[in-house]
Amino acid sequence: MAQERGFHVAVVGATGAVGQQMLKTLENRDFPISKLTLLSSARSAGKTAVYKGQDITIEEAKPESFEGVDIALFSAGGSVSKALAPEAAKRGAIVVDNTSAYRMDENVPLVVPEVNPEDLKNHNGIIANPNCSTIQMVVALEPLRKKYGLKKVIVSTYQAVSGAGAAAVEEMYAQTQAILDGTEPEANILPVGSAEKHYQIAFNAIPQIDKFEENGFTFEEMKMINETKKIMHKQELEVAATCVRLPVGTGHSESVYFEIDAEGVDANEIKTLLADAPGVVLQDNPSEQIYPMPAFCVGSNDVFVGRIRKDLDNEKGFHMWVVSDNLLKGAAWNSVQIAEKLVELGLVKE
Ligand code: NAP
Ligand code: 3JM
Repeated sequence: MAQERGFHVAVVGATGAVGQQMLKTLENRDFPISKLTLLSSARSAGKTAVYKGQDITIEEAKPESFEGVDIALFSAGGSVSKALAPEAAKRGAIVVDNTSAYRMDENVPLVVPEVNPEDLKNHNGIIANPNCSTIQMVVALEPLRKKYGLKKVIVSTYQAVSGAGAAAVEEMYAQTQAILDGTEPEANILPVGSAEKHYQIAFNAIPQIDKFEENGFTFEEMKMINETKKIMHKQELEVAATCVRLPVGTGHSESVYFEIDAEGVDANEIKTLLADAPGVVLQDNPSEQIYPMPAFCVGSNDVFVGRIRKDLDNEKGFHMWVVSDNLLKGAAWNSVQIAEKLVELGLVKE
């Protein structure tokens, strides 16, 4: 596994749904790694994970685990990041954090490489990876903001179960089997593990992702709203979100309504712009039933856009359908892409 030259990389949450994709992505990208440290809770310590055909023993994450680490990729939940990301940064590592722990901290850049890579230069040891639903939306919206200006965004999401972790996916399979067997499905995880009530996700749609805030929006919805404004450096942007969990394994979909700051633009112009946009694949041909679907986007790093049409009442309004692999561009790939950008910009010591 180890190359002579490269970086000491640590993956925190290596056994998780995101962590496993981190390993695959580092391997697929042939990221320059001289040493790979895999960390989890005490529960998984001693197990092994495979990287480039080699078994690596997983260790329990502790402050000392980060001695000598250059880049630490965190995806083990907010409380783990709160406790250990500063410990890693203190020891000289650059942290790319996949949780919501630091995203809105003004000293922490919140980065999508297609949108605001230059923000990486202002890091203080921790860089935040946005929420999966935010990332795929801003990749599709940024080219439009740049060319026409953006006034308003209203998004409804159709989110996959893998966004809630490996155990949630297992529960969906078990519920599906129970229902097919004619028995009662058991629900213990969704919509929120720590909440009072749990609902089946199999053959269902749950309009709650994360806890509720006082204002009636959920935390997931507020993440999309606040993170979009921060990444685009546009506090005045009007954003509203409704986030819904569906019984899809992997691949988040979004119906996005947006209003640009220009008149006389038609849908074909928007399609041409997005066809050439970085990280975007246009799949938009209604006459041949061509549009993005999660089942066919799994495993790709791209953001797929289709169903682009002009609003019938608002001259500046448009609708589009945006799909991406929530574990890749939504998490693992965006993090590794940030790490690649840090290397390219000379921001990591070797
Ligand atoms: P998961 O499948 O449940 O995996 C959780 C991982 O965290 C496991 O590796 C687990 O290790 C580890 N872990 C749990 N408690 C720990 C502790 N006290 N110390 C060290 N490691 C610990 O969850 P997931 O879907 O991979 O998501 C993990 C986190 O990533 C989420 O909680 C979220 O904050 C973030 N996330 C971000 C996005 C995004 O949009 N950017 C998307 C999904 C998730 P064990 O095997 O030892 O339990
Ligand atoms: C996606 O336990 C936790 O703190 C994790 C909750 C979580 C988050 C989060 O808030 O970090 C689960 C799934 C996310 C996220 O990306 O925002």
